[in-house]
Amino acid sequence: MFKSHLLALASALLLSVAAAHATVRTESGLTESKAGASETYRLNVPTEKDISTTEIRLVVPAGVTITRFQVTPGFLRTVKKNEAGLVTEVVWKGRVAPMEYVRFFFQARNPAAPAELSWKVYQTYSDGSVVAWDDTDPAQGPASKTTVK
Ligand SMILES: [Cu+2]
Repeated sequence: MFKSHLLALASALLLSVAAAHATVRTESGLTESKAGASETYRLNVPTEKDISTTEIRLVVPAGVTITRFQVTPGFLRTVKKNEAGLVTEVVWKGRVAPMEYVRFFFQARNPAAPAELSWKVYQTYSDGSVVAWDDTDPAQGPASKTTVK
């Protein structure tokens, strides 16, 4: 009975799970931006297990220059820089409990030429497990993309 309703519910649940990935979007939620522009990006990370997320690592795509971070209370941020002084990786440590998500905002300068940015994110849980959002398994752990036009 009501098999189609159940199917619809099941696919809606699957969709909501699939949508709950670690993602990078512009501040207004877009997946595209302008070459050479200054943009505010937001990294959104939901906890998808029954245990807390404890660490989030972002690998900054080549050609993107992070200039400033918004303060995120409760999180300790460290960065890795290259010889040119540009931020290549960011690590945030803190706690994102089950049913919670966190958003990190940062300002960055886009590459001067059109590009497809791939944002690799590694999410560590309190049991030490790491979920890789880096396209190693595009179905399970897609890396967020931004099209720079
Ligand atoms: Cu997800």
